[in-house]
Amino acid sequence: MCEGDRDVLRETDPEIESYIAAEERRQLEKVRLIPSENYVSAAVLAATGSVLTNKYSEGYAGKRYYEGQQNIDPVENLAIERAKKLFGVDHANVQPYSGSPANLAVYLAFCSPGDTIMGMALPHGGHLTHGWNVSITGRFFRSVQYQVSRETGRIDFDQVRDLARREKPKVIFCGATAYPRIIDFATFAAIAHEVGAKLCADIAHVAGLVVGGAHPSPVGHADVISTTTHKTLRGPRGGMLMATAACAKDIDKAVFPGLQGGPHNHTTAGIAVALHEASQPAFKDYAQQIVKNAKALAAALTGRGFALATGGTDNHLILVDLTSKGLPGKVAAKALDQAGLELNYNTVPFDPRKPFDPSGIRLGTPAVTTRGMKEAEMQHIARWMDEVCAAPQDEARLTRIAGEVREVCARFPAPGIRIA
Ligand code: DSN
Repeated sequence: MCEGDRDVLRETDPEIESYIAAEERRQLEKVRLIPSENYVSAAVLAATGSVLTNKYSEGYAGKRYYEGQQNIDPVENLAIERAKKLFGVDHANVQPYSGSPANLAVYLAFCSPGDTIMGMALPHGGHLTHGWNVSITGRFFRSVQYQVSRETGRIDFDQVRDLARREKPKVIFCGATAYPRIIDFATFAAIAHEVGAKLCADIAHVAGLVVGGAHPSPVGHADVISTTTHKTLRGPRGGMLMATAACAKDIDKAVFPGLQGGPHNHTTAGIAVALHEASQPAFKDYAQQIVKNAKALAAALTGRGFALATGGTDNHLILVDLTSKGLPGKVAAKALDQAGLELNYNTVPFDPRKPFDPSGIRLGTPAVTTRGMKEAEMQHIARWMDEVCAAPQDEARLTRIAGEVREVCARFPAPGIRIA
């Protein structure tokens, strides 16, 4: 949003404008460590906040149910071509509203209600839409769930294979929201194809790492790839599906008219801009630095006595079990937020506590890396986290750390936020 637009908003709705302004300041002054969040560029913000939001475009380019698509068709085609080139896929659909609808479209493409599906259990790092019981995907389908190993914290492929052979799912989902290690797409594909299942790789968390060569690509292994566009990929909130040529038609039909109406064209434009940015050489450095930062932060936390799921990280994400610190995840997350360090409480595998009051916290390095923070800043973050977790009720300490966080953040501009 440009400054002029901001004045108009302030005049029309000062209440909403004041919350946006406050949110800008909050995002500027905090160390944002939620691994699924980021800062989009001013260019992505401009495309997302454009008049493209005014337009209806049900259908696909050249086959719409509304007139006036002279500018929308090229925008959507550009987004599609950029996605295909960047990820090296046969086919891309940029219309899913976000990750959950994208995943739902995959089930719609290949399953009927009651069919068996398979995914990673939510408390073990999977997503709600990978068949967890409270999700539509666990209620409308017969869902079987694999877990991580109790010993290693890593995906238990013997269990995945046994379960797939026994249950013969139509679709297997791999990919995770709280798993700090590389996903072995080739092994998942071998298992899926042995039992005649379609493999969907949900790369929402690691899409930017895949593009930047910091995580292996599922291309050549998965039949379908689903992703959100706003996490490591650093676009607007949205979703995409990519597929082999053989699956393309089914996927397109499932998204529209199967699941959705008109695409959000302003989001499509923002996605196209983000994909353009992700094709620049600097994006590779950013993706590699995310992992370097996560490894540095994981090592620093381990050095300070934090217990990390799987003992560390290979990607952008760290899952900490706070049991040994004698602190529930929620208490830690709230105190850390007060001290300027934003992350989320999270279950850890085999967690004896409840999801709304779990044993762990989940954090990651995409947003701080976007701001230009490097290994040195990860040392500060680990020290602050240690100090907060040692005395989460110490208001004076939390206030002092929040001041230190603000000082460090002031040295790292946040893209898209112009206030000083
Ligand atoms: N809720 C997202 C996350 O934070 O990982 C996944 O959809």
